[in-house]
Amino acid sequence: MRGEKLLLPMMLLTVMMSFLPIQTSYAQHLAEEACTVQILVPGLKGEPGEKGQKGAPGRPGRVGPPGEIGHPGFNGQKGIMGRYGKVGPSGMKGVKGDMGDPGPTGPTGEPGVPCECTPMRNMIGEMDILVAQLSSELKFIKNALPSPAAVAGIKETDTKVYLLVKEEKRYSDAEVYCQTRGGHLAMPKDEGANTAIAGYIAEAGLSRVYIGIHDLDREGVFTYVDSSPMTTFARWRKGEPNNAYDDEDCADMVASGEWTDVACHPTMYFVCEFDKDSV
Ligand SMILES: [Ca+2]
Ligand SMILES: [Ca+2]
Repeated sequence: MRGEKLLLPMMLLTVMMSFLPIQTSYAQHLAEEACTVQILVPGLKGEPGEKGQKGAPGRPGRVGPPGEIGHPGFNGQKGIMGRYGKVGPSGMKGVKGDMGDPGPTGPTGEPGVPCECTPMRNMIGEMDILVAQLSSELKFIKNALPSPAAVAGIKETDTKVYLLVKEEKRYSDAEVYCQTRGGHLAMPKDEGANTAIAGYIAEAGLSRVYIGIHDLDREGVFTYVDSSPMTTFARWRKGEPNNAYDDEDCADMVASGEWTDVACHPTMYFVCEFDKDSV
């Protein structure tokens, strides 16, 4: 046993001398000392040393595996309104709306310029003619009706105006009366005119009136009071004209429309006639 204890330090010394030739003297010293100090044995375990200083931080560890999905959190409070964004592009044209209410009447416009309105002028010309005719007729009526109670009214056909005058006059005075107003005693020259005058007499409730027929110029040859001849039309009552008492040179019309020759000096009502064209 002792040899083994000696062998180990010898071997250690030999190794140290082979690696540290520069320390040969020191190794030689040790060898000499080993030879002199007898035996080297491990000492007793020393007391624990003082706690060393804290070492430097170690390197970061490796990234661990992903964690599990957490539970949903609560909704946060509503934030304040953000800024307005940029104006977007124009939209498509909309559908046409309903018609609005009429607006208020506008101000009076400027006077217009004279126009070349021939049709309008023609119309105005025609209206002027109508106004002139109406004025003439009004003048006629005022002249012909000096006393409204004296006439039974006015009757007219397409071409004539008849005026029944309820003033008893002799034949010649009656004709003057009619001429003063632009006419003559009535001169029925066709059935239509005769019927109109007869109806007029009947409506007035009269029995007979002077009309414009006579043979004062030549006995037995009756003419109209305007000297126009009687040609195709006549409505003498049967037995007339008879020139009774050789004194009947004028004519009257009874309500039936028939004519008789009568004396010219008695006074009676009469009928005037006027051409519409001259009224
Ligand atoms: Ca006669
Ligand atoms: Ca007679």
